[in-house]
Amino acid sequence: MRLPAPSRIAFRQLAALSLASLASFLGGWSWIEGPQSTFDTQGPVAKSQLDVFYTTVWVTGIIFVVVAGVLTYATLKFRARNESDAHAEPPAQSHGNPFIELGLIAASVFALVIIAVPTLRAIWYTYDVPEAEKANAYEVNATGLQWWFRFDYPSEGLDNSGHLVTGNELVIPANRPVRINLRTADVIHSFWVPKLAGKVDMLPNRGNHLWLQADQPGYFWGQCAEFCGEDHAVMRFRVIALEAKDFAEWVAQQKQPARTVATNLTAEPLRIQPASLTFKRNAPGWSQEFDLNPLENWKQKQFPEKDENPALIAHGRKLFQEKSCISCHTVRGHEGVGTTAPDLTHVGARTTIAGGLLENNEANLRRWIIDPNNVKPGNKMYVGVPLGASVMPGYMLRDAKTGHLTPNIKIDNSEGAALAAYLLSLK
Ligand code: HEC
Ligand SMILES: [Cu+2]
Repeated sequence: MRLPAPSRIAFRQLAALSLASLASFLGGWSWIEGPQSTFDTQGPVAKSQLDVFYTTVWVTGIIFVVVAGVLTYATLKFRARNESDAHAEPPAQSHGNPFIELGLIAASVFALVIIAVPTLRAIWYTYDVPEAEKANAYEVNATGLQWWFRFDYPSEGLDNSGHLVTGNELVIPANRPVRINLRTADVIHSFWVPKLAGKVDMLPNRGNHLWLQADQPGYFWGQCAEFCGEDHAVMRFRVIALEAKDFAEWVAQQKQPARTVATNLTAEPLRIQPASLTFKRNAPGWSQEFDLNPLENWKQKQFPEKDENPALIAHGRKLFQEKSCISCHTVRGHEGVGTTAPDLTHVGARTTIAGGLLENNEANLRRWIIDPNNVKPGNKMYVGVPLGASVMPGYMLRDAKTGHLTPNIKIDNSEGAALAAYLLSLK
């Protein structure tokens, strides 16, 4: 049957349009370079997974070209050219031809074997650190919580008790296998650093793990990859890989209790009226300046800010207790015992806050501390953290019976500035 003229034109236009959009999609290539691109692999685990992807694409691509070629040939060659063709008997059928049938079975098995062998090898390889490297592997624990990540370092014991804990930024040694034990404190999350390794789920009541390795020092984006509630899309983290020496220095610094800035509380910090900020929902939390050289910017963050105001910082520290921030957060060596929220002992030395959502600077800290719900709607700092059957109140107090929320913690602009100055001083 021939298509009537108008729909043939529409068909051609449609074909031209899809070709043009495919070409512009492929031509841009930018999708291949983004911070979460799996094509720009930076370590052996991600590389072996990409290799499996390419093998599969090549094998299925060849099958596609052969099948589509034969189909196109048959469609053109045997098409009905006129009215009598359209009513003609079909040509002789070759159903049951043993050569063709066995040949196709053999070809399919061959194609599957080509895909299966490297796939199985990659599954084995990516499952755990290779035996020969086990002794050299570094071990960390990652825990998913709605909606942030806790990282702890079991081999980095602290002087008095416990071991090093941090949040949302996982610092690892470069060029060394890192084994990550995956846990969750609530629902299922999934740990994914696209440039370093494929995603692996963090499951309730079941230990899981993965390993990865960064070939070079670098700054990598990570993301929760399993829907876990309303802020899932903004449950991010960063991985910073450092040379052995830098890594050792970082660990030594992190083990220290919180930094204290010499203070006198008699100065009048609240005379400083910080410029007020207006917060637009979904306003970008990230700057291009930062993105140009994130690793260098991370390194800068390890040093005290240039314009520190000791009186303001001291005031912030006082507010940190008075406003009950300490019930959820810990600043080791200062105040706080909370473990239901990110450890803030060295928060000033991190490049992100709020689960990797905002770049860590004065304005963003203030924005977060004054109105966390505006930044990350429904987050647990705002609605409170569930603790067994009860809830640790946050900026809102939840009525146990009705679930109704009433305001609890209120931070005004100058209090926000003091708290931000304090937290930024925690290097
Ligand atoms: C009810 C417990 C709770 C209270 C009280 C609380 N927070 Fe939080 N805080 C959290 C949780 C949970 C997060 C992680 C939120 C997220 O990213 O989804 C958080 C995140 C933060 C972060 C970002 C840390 C990071 O690494 O991402 C800062 C800074 C912070 N809180 C400061 C404060 C300050 C200042 C106060 C007091 C005014 C306070 N918090 C009170 C629970 C609390
Ligand atoms: Cu999650």
